[in-house]
Amino acid sequence: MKMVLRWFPNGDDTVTLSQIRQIPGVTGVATFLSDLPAGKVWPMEQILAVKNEINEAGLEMEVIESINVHEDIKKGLPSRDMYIDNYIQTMKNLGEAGVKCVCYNFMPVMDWFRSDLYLPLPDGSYAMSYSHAAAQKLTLESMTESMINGSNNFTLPGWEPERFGAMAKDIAFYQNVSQDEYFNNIKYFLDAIMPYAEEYDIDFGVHPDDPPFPLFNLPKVVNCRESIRRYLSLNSSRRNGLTLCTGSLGANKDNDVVAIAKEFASEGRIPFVHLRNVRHTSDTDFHESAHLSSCGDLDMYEIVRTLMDSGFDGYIRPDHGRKIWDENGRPGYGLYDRALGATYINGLWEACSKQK
Ligand code: DNO
Repeated sequence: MKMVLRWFPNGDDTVTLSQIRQIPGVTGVATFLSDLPAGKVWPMEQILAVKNEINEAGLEMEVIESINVHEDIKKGLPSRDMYIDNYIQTMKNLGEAGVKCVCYNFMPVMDWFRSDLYLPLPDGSYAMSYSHAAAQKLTLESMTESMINGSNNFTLPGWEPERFGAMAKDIAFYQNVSQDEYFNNIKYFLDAIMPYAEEYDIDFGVHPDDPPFPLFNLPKVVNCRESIRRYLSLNSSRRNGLTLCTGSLGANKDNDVVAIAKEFASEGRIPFVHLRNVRHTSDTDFHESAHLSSCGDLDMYEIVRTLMDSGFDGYIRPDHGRKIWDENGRPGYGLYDRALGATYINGLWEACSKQK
């Protein structure tokens, strides 16, 4: 197992590489070329510039989160072939730069969503939270506005401003796309890229829908055991894997995250894990919590133990942290709570490996 932390390059992070280097047990970062819109080839020089910066700080750049998939690929438009060619060229460049794992998603239109980015918790910290009733009342405009206004002037991953213009049109487009058609588009993409994932030695981990509940009547992709199985069966390459995001899947009480970890890790289909905890406040609502099992509803010990027992040998990162100690950082991606999370997870890992 290798522990990484998500880091935003190009001066767009409050957390520095030298701070990350000082978190015990963290050996690398998960990063991406944040200034390139989906669909563009990532030029080798830019990849190497970021890699060198990371390496010079004593860290590795083996994980990319994310190479975003252009909406035309998701929609299955004729222009998808050009965007898929670009995607493959980016994979080739990343493979040559030593990247081993790519986290991406196939969610239509938007990435993750929270109805509140700073919910005050009783201990004085702030966490991101989700109310399904509140989310369902939002129009696209008010949703976008709440993510922008709540973000403390940071660009949130998946909510890059260049996406906003097309969102309304895209939502309308998907109203006529069935779940089966959407999965055909996923298969087309996977069948095109997986031979290159094999050739360039890169494991792909699709990120689950976050939250796992439907909004704007958009197709859902990966939000439970069955849909993970369906996604991974679309292409049988072992490179076609899952990013096990415990908080995303665990937001639905019906998902048994430990069972999911066991089933897919034992098949070698989990290259990357996002570990975080959630506290359910109803069947659909939750707030994020500190990483400890006792702070939320997920058994983090059991998840880590199961991953280890199932032969997991990939990358783990602590996921969204709370805002604590008055830190001014990107929601979910400050230093302090994620560093506490990394240390806790490393403690669980050490204890599990010594027990074995
Ligand atoms: C949110 C993240 C997601 C994730 C993408 C991967 O905080 O977990 O933005 O990086 O879905 O493509």
